[in-house]
Amino acid sequence: MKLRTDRVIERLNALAAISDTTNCIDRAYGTEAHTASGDLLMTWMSKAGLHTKRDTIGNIKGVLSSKVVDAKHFIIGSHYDTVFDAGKYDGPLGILLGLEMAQYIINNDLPIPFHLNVIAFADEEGSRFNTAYLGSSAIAGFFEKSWLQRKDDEGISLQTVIQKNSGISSNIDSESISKENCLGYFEAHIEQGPVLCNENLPVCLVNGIASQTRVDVHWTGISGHAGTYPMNQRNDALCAAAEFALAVESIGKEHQTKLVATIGKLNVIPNTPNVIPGKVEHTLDIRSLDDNFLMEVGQILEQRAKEISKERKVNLVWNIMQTNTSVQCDKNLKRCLKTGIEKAGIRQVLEISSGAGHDAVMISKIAPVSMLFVRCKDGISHNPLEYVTPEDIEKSLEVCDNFIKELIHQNS
Ligand code: HGY
Ligand code: MN
Ligand code: MN
Repeated sequence: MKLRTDRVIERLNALAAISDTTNCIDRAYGTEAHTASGDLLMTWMSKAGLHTKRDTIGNIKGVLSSKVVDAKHFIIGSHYDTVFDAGKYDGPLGILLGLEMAQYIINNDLPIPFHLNVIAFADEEGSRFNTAYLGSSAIAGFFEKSWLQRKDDEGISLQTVIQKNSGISSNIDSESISKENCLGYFEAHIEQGPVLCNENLPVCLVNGIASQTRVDVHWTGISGHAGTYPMNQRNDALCAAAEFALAVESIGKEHQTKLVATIGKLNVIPNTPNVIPGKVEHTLDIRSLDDNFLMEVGQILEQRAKEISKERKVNLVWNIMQTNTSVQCDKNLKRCLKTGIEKAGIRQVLEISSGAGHDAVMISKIAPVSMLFVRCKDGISHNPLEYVTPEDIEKSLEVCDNFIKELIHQNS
């Protein structure tokens, strides 16, 4: 177990060293570093003995086939893209634990009643095109053609990025896995929150994943001379966005037991010290485990934005980029995972919900899903201080091995 844990840690470090930005981890979808990290994952998957390929959108798939020819597929995976200035565990940990599970089956020559697919999803964060789950959407057959025209901050379209990486976007749909052919999904992922630290547990079950809406909000006022234009005649786009940001914060605080609301990215145009901002473009990310409530919050905030637009005579564009409803994890797979946790001698099997989105959201459209949360220091994530102890990695590995044995037993 120690050797395998060391291998996971070594590989986490090797992936963390591949970045588009020096001194921090930065692997947005379709960039050079993103491609290079995908190459490394392909090498490890084929070395493990998996039939490996990169699909059109850039998912890296390693398949261990069952002797039962018409067996269904069981997917284990997570993502290899990162946010900017990321930690090294968010995504890669789940892929590498999945690879270790496949290796465990091969090394022990365990007959499997399903085709095991270890998948490194190409884009979960949606950092470049503000559309999460590009990779797992393609696997689930829910990739939307309109996404191909989405542009990044440099005005490069998703279509161009796919073509540059020699993918022909029209092939995307043909590479999905159908619902009838999919037995289930498992993802190990850092908790990215403080519960496991507070409860002093290495891992826990995930019972569900919050619903999430992402909006692109554009404010267009009139840029002008900062020195000459009277304050009461300005159509200042930044002040409109700022008033809206405070409205977002206050609704989040008002309902903080069941809502989170964030403006994570904001561009000021022309972003010049002595020019009144003519344009501001920012994102809005709202989440709740209560789908109807989230819908309501989206409407309230859009209404508030329209009022601000009118009061300040600043034009508003409200562009919903993506909405994903909440997801419940599968009872039977949770039972398998609970057995895996108990057999690893963990004193309590806790079950919590996930405020963070995961590829399981997309794969839940074609299969029952399950997730294992792994403790990360102080619950910190999306931050280079993200950290998982070798002991917790080793314990997670033990749980994963128990889980896959239980799953094989259940389906044989
Ligand atoms: O934003 C999220 O919840 C995830 O990190 N993509
Ligand atoms: Mn993640
Ligand atoms: Mn993340």
